[in-house]
Amino acid sequence: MNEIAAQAVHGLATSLDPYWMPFSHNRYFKRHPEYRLLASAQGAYYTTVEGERLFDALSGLWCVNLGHGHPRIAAALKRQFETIDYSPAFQMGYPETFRLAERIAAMAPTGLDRVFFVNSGSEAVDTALKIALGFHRVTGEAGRIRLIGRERGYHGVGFGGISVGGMVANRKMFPSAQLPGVDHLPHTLDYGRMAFSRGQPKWGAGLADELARLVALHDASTIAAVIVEPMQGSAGVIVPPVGYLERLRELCTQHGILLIFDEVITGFGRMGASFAAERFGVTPDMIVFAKGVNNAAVPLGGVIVRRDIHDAFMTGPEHLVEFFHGYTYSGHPMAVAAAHATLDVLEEEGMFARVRALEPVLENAMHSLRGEPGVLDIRNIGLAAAVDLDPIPGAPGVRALKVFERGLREGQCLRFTGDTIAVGPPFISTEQELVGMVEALRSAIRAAS
Ligand code: PXG
Ligand code: PLP
Repeated sequence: MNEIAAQAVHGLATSLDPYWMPFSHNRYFKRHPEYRLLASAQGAYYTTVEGERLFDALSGLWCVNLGHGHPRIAAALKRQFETIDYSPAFQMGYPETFRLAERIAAMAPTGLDRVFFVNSGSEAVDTALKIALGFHRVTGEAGRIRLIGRERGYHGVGFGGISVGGMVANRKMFPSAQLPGVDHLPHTLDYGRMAFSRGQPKWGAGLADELARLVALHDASTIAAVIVEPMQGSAGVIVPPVGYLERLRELCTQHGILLIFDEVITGFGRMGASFAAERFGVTPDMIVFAKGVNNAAVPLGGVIVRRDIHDAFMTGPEHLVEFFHGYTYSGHPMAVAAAHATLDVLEEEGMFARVRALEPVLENAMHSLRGEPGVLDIRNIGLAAAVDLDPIPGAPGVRALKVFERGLREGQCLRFTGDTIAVGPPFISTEQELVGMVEALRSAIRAAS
């Protein structure tokens, strides 16, 4: 049936059935593959198998920030494969991986200058949580076993990440497989007090005091770390209220709790700076990154760690492994080569300044959707924005799905989740492309109402 549907529409000889798609409505997709199968991509555009061009409104999944098929990255990957395709990650080294760690450390806030490489955001999150637990153990505070996440947080799909994550759909199937002792801060979205905020909401710093409440409940001596996305991306661009991250930082410092920023989406330019930590002027103890670090050309992620946290592990006989953790593909030469080329382009082409220049264009365009049918809230920061739509009674998610499908017809590859539409366009977008994207979104919202 699915095979026939795809063949009828696209002349594909391939069955869509065997591939179990991640985070997807598999049955619906396979019945409605129109405009959803991508044949090629260049710059800020995809071409579907039907030959339609789609603007890449979410930069892939918040990761292809410099656009697709970037010639500098293509050349670097070709050269890399011909030089050394793979180098063993354990007990052997490849100089370019060391050089990448040095470059990333130089971009990070002062004091964070040790870098552990992995292959995805999920792995990076689990790695950071392990470092936090291990750090307290090696410094004589093994009782600090609790991890604090946040409602609506997304920290990937590893067992650690779903434990500290705050999305019920990702958690409810696995209650027996979550880390013990985890608690959550409340999320910071409040329509009553902050709907249609531009950039950071003015209200909400006090929500960080919920951490003081958790400390009073559990005692600081049991808490290892707090992990938050400085801007909650997956939940639909939930922007930190003014003063909120500062207050979390104060409380963590006061109580000896490590503060981890999950910057998988916000890192490497999306906020118009190297990291959200820089943009918001708050320095965590660890930064989790992935996605944009190498324009998603090859999977890569990592954790940037405060030097003394790293140093605390460097004990015992020198010939022994200090931290029993790592992946076959940690610091993979191909991923590293793509990262060097990406960082070259970010620096040489002034991409952070470009994002800062485009931010008000996106902000103004997105907020012009206020008053369109069913629009409940609009949020934005950096080159990221989201619109919450009023769910159709009894059919949650259907309105956003209709907007998404109409968007495809309007030449836009939008992102929908629940009844939220999110955009995170490539840094190379032009002002006209951003305005065009929002006008197409407007038509789609009207058509879906
Ligand atoms: N942390 C954060 C903050 C993320 O946004 C992950 C961890 C997990 O990364 P991996 O590489 O394991 O997927 C993410 C990923 C969306 C969307 O539409 C967001 C993500 C992934 C896919 C879609 O918002 N975030
Ligand atoms: N499973 C088996 C049987 C393995 O041998 C390995 C790695 O050697 C893994 C899982 C972990 O794979 P990776 O290092 O790619 O995460």
